[in-house]
Order: sequence, then C-alpha cells, then structure tokens
Amino acid sequence: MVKTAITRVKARQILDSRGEPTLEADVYLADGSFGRSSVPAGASKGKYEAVEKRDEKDDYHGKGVISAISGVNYLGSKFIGLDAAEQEKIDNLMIALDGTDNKKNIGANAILAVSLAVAKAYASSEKMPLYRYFGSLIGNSEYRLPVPFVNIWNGGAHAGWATDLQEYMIVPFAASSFSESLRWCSEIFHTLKELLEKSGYATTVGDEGGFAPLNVKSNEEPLEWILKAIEKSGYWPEDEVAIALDAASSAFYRNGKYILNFKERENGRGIMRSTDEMIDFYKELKRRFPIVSIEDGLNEEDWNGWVELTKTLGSNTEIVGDDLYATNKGRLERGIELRASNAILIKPNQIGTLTETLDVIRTAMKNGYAAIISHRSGETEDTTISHLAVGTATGQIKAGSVCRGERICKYNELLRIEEELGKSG
Ligand code: 2PG
Ligand code: MG
Repeated sequence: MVKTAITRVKARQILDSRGEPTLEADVYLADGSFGRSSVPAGASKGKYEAVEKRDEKDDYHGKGVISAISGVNYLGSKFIGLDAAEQEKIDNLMIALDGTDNKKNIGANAILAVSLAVAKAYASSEKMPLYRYFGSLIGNSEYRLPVPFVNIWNGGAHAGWATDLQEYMIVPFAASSFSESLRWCSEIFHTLKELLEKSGYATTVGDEGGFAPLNVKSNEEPLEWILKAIEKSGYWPEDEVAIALDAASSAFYRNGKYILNFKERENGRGIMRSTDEMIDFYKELKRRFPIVSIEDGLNEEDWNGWVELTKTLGSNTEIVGDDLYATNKGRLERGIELRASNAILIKPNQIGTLTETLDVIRTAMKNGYAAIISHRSGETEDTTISHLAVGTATGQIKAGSVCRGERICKYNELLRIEEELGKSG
C-alpha cells in the first residue's frame, strides 16, 4: 500500500457560525497523515447550486446533516486503499457514485467535505502547505496574497433586511501588502463603529460581522457612512480604498421586477424596478461613490440584463456573477459567450468538489475573467479558502468583516501564509 493510500474516512455533525448543523469530514492515510474539512452554508443561495443534503426531520428544525454523514460513510467504504494523490480520480468517482447533475443523492456537502479532506491529508503527508498543493493542481507556482473584500455593512438575508443590498465591502487595493490591507480595514471598521455609536445607531453585527443598524433609511446611506469612515481613518476613497457591493438581487426579485425597500413592501409599497432601472440605479451609485465591483446586481436568470449591465459599467467595474454562475462551468461558459459579466465568485460548496472548483477558476482566468474566492454566510473555522486564493493566485478573496472568529480565521491564515512567502507573495 502506498503511504498516501486512504485508510479511513469519518464524518461528524458540527455547528456553523449561525449555530446550524453542518458537516466535518476526516480522512486518514496509510502513513498516519490526516486531513479535516468542514463545509459552510449559504443563506442567500442560488437556484443553480449543487444540493446541500439536510435531514428534514424534527431535530435542528430539519437542518441536521445525519443523512449527509451516511453519504460520507458510503463514500468511505468505496475509498479504502485509493491513493489520495489522485484528487481528480477521487472527485470523479464521487460524482459518478452520486450519479446526478446536482449531487442530490449523496449531497454536495458530503462530497465537498471528503474532497477537501482528501486534499488536506495528501498535502499533509507530503509536508506541503495546502496553497502549494492547490497551486500544483491548477498548474501555478506563483503564489499571490489576495486583496480582501471586507464586508463591513450587512443587509438582506444576512441582517434582517436592514437594507435591500446584502453586502457593502471595502477594498483596500492600494495597500502594499496583505497585512497592511488588513490593518486599513480594521481601522476603517473601528472608525465606522465610532461614527455609528455617536449617531445613535446600533453597532451590533450581522451574519458576516458587518454593522447592520435596522433604522437605516436607504440603500445609499451605508455608502455615505463608509465613505466618511474611510476618509476619517486617513485613506483616500478613490485612490486607496474602494467599495464593492453584493446586491444579492435574486433575493428581492419577483415576477420580472426588483422590489426594493422590503421594510415598506410589508405595507404594500415596495419600489418596483425594472432591469433598466436597476442598471440606472447602479450607474448613479457609481457616480456618487467609488464603487469598483458589483456582485449579483441582477437576478440569476436575467441574462440579457447582465449583458446590458456589463456593457454599461463593465469597462471600469468588476461585474461579478455569484448566483448567476453558482461556480458551475456550464453556466460560466454561457456567461463568457454572452459577455454577461467580467468576473465570477468562487464558492467550492456551490459545485461540490475541489476538481470542479479548480476547473471553473481555470476557465475564468483563461478567458480574462476575474475570480474572487469566497466564503459563505454560515461559516466554520476552516481556512481552506485562504489557501485556495493564494494557490490559484486569483488575487481577490471575500471572507466577511474584520470581526467574528469564523471570518477572522481566514484573514489570520493569510497573515501566516504572507509571513511564510515573504516578499514573493
Ligand atoms: C454571497 C454569500 C457570501 P451566502 O451571497 O456572496 O457572502 O452569501 O453564503 O448567504 O450565499
Ligand atoms: Mg453573493
């Protein structure tokens, strides 16, 4: 038996950052090496994501993952003796054993946990940092620390619909290193906290650690506060720290219209916007604020709208497809053909295996698309995405606010990688 042969696969149910069950898998190899991976969960999930298997029994309000654990045990029974070095073969075997397009039989959560635990066990056996292993799998050896997209204001499904737009992020693009970029973001976050406190706004945080005062009056108001916080912290909004948005607009799209201002909608008075009006809305936001990136500005089915949005703003704005692509190669290829965006958000659990995730990143980069490696709103202390960002050198990561342990652990891991890589990173 080779030293990297799989000897045991085990899974357990743990809790994520929202206190909901999720899955963790352990993979052991013949030489005693071991890899562990846990799976995050979305709240504003795209329609085209691979299926996350949940029990739908009384326990945990139907959210338990015991059935997904059975899936891992089943996979484990087929894996004993397979060489963990053969990531692609193992991932393809899992896809075949599941036998569906969207992994609904075994569950993408079960499959991803095993896929990543296999990779981590192998890297550990080879005494190779995980980012290097990811680099070797995608054919890259120039590791790069990413620019963080730090979500300091939460709305939408992540914060009781305080705003319609889901995420307001700061992008410290002019910092000379990752650690410097993190310092800038932390300073701006705390300045923002002070400003909000003084104005009487609550400084409690949403699912991803950004502020989320419920009495905010419009979708534009957070941008005004963030701009003030950037300036008051001593940074230039246009030249040093920019702003990125994730509208997550599929969550407020109904019957061909975008319905803004959910608070009013409950009184039957939401503002209905057409696709063209939404594009004008972003154009106007861009005129007033230093916005460099807009994610899911339009609904996941609104392909024509995306093409128009990219035509209108794409020359100087990253137009990012998250729900639109769901880290799915077929959907990405359609987007590339239509020129429906110029960037893609990468979430491994949207597709379910490491091999497919790397394939989507490769396809994006080959076609001149930016690829932003991303967390989910329900996270664990797993830091795999930090390694994925460095190893694939996509240059961008979105891992939430500079607050809350499950977000910070990703940034702290990047600090460690930065230290290891020194100037070359
Ligand atoms: C998003 C993500 C992460 P969720 O929409 O980009 O920020 O949210 O995990 O809830 O889908
Ligand atoms: Mg999104």
